[in-house]
Amino acid sequence: PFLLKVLDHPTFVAGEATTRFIDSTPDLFKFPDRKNRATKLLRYLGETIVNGNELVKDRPPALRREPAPVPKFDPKAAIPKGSRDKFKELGPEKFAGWIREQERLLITDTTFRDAHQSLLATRVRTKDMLNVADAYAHRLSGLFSIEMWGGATFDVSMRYLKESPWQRLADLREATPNILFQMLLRASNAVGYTNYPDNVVKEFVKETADAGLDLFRVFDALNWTKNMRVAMEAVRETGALCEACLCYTGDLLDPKRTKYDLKYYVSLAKELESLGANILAIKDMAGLCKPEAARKLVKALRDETDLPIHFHTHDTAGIQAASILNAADVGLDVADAAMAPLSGGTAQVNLNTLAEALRFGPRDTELPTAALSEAATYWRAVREYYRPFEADVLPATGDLYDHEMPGGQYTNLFQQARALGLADRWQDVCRIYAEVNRLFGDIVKVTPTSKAVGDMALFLVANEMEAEDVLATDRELSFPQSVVDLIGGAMGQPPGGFPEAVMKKVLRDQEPFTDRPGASLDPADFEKAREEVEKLTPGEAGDRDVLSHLLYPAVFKDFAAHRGQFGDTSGLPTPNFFYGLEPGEEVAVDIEPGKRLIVKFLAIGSPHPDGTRTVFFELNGQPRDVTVQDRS
Ligand code: 3PY
Ligand code: ZN
Repeated sequence: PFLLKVLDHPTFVAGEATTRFIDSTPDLFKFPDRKNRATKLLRYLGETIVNGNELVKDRPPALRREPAPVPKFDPKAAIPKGSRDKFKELGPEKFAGWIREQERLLITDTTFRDAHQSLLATRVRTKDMLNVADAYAHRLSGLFSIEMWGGATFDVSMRYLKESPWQRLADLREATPNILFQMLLRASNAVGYTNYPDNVVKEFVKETADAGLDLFRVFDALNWTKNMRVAMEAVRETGALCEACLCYTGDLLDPKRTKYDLKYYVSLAKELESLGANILAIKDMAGLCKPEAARKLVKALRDETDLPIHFHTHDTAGIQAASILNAADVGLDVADAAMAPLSGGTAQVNLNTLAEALRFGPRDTELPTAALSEAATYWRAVREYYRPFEADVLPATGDLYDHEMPGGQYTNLFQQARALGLADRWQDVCRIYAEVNRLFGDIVKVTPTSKAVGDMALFLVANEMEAEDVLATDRELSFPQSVVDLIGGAMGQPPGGFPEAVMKKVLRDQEPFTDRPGASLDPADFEKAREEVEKLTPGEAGDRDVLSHLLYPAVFKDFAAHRGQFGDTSGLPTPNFFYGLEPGEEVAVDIEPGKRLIVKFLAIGSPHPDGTRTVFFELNGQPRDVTVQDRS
């Protein structure tokens, strides 16, 4: 195989091999080679055919097996210049000026991240993004950005989809070189649920920018700017765009609610500007920013700062297109929306119809209708693969403005409630969620603070308690760990701090953090982490895996084990990844650029006495089989 590897190597094939070729080409010695990878892939398919994929077990079946129709384009045509080319030409400050000069309302497409995080439990695979990524480059070069990374995707891609988030970023970058890529960064929580040491946050940002990310949307779950500083500085150091969030909560229009008023948001905006933000985001994660509030807020920010304003909202209430239109009226620069089939409900507003609503008016997005429609057709088909992960439809009522649950949490918490047998008490869960928020001092609720409030609400409902009972009872309660973390300051400090009585009850003798948790966490030891990763993936411990391990040690370990056993399964079409193959079905899998495997599934043999079964395939026309333990 070594000689074959040499003869196959692109440098050799290209006739450029010198006598130093073998010395200077260490990847010649990189095994497992292609044959091994094919075996692993067959092992994965055999395993899935015989035992099924745990991910989709006992869930409603997918509605589709055939490929989704990709928007047409001429692959030989030059890729049109887009926002990323402009950014590269101008750099962050001048690019911010360029945004301000645009008459059109600029649009971010959230389909690749927040929309499926909100509607499909974050389960959309890289393959389904990659299949449409070059069509976006050719046909939708007028988009401001594509939000395609961060938030929950980092965790979910490894934990459930068994694919590398870094590979997703790198591969999409290659396919879409002209449109800005944007991510959601949870400041000191990076892409996790807890504060990480500063050096992890910094290295993570650096590596992410290196991998091709352009715009970091940074938020703190309590709007605590002190906790945003490290991440924002790290972003600025890379030369990427730093977009800092005002997380929107409460109700600007309610004269009785004064904690989060215009003054609060304007002063937060100014602080973020002084910390180096290039763009301001209004992050309305629960879709609470009513049309009139959006007008007031954007107008006030427009009057008080020169930074571009980017509006992110969730359409849980069904009314948020009006908020975007009002905001556009008073100088909003960029709005988030999602392709029609993945829009609405707890996801973003419908991008296709938003663009049409604005057409021929002063804020016409200038995005081409046909290309948008074809992209929507693609995503409609893709959604059918993910039926197993469809969330319940939970139409919002007026109580949305009381509980203020973020879009990503709304359906998720309902599922948790159902798992605890509390589905019929959902209204109570919502009401108590609101009470818990008040008990905790009326805080911003978004990952991870929203999880703590949700855990507490479920805890109370399951124990037949009201929020007011928490302080009234003499009983010692064993609070969920997330609640202890929140009230103990491990997620940072809310404006005005947490109420004393609650701290006393929840923390008992535990000392709370009073400063940034990151300031007292020991820096991570990257060398030690590398050694650990080296043990998990011998010969392959790259910087990106080291970061994945530092952020999610247990998840990374399982993911590495999957990769060791089955290789990279991200190239499989989604139906085959979830369900394997049907007898006679054939699938083409690109295991690396230009290296395609054609796998045909023939049959499963009957069980051997030891409980194993032989699964018969054809691999590139040659018979192959694998033996799989039947666990049924
Ligand atoms: C996330 O942190 O993943 C969010 O989408 C918060 O809104
Ligand atoms: Zn969101």
